[in-house]
Amino acid sequence: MAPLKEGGLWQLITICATGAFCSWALREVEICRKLGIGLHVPFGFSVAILAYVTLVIFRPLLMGAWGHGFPYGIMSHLDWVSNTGYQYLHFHYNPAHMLAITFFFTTTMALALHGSLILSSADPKAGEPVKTSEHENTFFRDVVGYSIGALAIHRLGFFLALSAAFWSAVCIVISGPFWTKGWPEWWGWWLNLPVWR
Ligand code: UQ2
Repeated sequence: MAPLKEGGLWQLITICATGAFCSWALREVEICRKLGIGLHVPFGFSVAILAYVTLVIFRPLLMGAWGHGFPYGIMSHLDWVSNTGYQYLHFHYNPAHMLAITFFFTTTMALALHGSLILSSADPKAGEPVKTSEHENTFFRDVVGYSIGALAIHRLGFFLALSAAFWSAVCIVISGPFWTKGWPEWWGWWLNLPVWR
């Protein structure tokens, strides 16, 4: 099968997808306005769009060829991630990649803490009464000496999830356009400090 990028189908998919995603974000703005709620949902979605557009438009533009765009195939996108990682010798040494991974992991931990806390109080075993938010606060004050609160846990989760997507976009857009060597070598930056250089 001929590669998608040769026939221009990849570019067509990219334009249609980007147009559809942005239109959907604007539709979410309309719905938020109608409901009189904040624009958190379209804002969050726009960070996902940013990560996608970084892979398929910003980075290939900065690299100078559409061939650098992220492929849409099942196996080909896996190959791209693997090859692009090895091109920089060891992608886990990319500081922005480290941040992104840490935010992804922290997001899953926060959602595990939150989901399990909600289920334990709102869905008790048969015959037990449903518990209140005071029980939720008391649980975490007993185990870790701190409760962030029912509103703030959602703000924290939102921040963690968006940070994961944001730093993912940063870690790939700096690889190539702004750093062409291996990422392990980046950690020698302190050797170039003026004090001992
Ligand atoms: C909490 C709280 C919730 C929660 C959770 C906590 C009543 C129903 C999970 C506990 C959260 C803490 C201690 C912060 C964890 C910090 C990080 C960085 C993961 O207190 O309020 O609401 O769901």
